[in-house]
Amino acid sequence: MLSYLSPDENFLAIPTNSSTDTARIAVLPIPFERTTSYGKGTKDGPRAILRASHYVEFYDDEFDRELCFDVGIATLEPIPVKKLALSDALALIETRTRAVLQSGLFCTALGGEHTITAPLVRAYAERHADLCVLQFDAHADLRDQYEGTPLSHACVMARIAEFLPPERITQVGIRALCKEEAAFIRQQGIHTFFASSIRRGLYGEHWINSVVETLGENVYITFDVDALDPSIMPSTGTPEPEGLTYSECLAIVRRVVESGRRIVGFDVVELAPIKKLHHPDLLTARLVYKLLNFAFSHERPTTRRRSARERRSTRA
Ligand SMILES: [Mn+2]
Repeated sequence: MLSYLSPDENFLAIPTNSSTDTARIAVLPIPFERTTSYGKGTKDGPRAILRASHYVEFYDDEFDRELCFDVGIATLEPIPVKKLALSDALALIETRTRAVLQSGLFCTALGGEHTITAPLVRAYAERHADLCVLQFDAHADLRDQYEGTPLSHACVMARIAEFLPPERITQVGIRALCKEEAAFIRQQGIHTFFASSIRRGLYGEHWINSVVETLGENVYITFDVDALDPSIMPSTGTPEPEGLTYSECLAIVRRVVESGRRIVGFDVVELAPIKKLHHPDLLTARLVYKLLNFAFSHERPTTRRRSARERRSTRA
């Protein structure tokens, strides 16, 4: 049984279609922080996103739609990871994600540090044999170990490359990595789009198409907010200059769905909220809702989902 938050606490503060009985989307808060290296505070990310989401409009002008009422969004209770040992926490994240997916919900996870993406992707990979991962990030996150642990947020994509063929990983916005990670990218055939190469025009004018063409049909998106330029996203542990704009990120995801690919799930991680600086929190909440709009853009707006009983009676 999945328990969910009430309208005064849930994503977007939606009063209706926000229970797991009717909604088709689950927002899964994961306030996990254990290995952050520089700035801290990612454990407060989910709460800040939920709070800021109360000021995001229900209506999306691009899709002329109120997705939250059309499709419904249930916000699940945060996964209680705080008191667990690192490996136990990751195991619990995987189990919970699997349960959400088994219940047929589209899942979007709110981090927390980037480490959570490995158990998330493991659960999705069980359901989609051809799963690809599109990673928005400033950092390659391909270190074998960092600060003494292979489970650091700086190693998350290396852990994923252990169970997912590396050529099914596409990274965009990368601008901070070590020599070993650069070698790993070359040797393993990971598709990496470096920020500086984008700016220098090395992928050409249509670089967004080139990013999307590396992907297969079923795409999981992991969005580390530090992919964005620090001028618009200062609230993250390791902000790096020369980042992507909000519009560029949306253009990439828009191209993913326009090309007929399917977003099967996503996470947004590494928001470390700064007190009294609320625009990055609002940006992140809005990003989550926009990604949901993209993920459901292949479906025409419909009225409320009918219950199984209603569906049976119309078919009879
Ligand atoms: Mn990262």
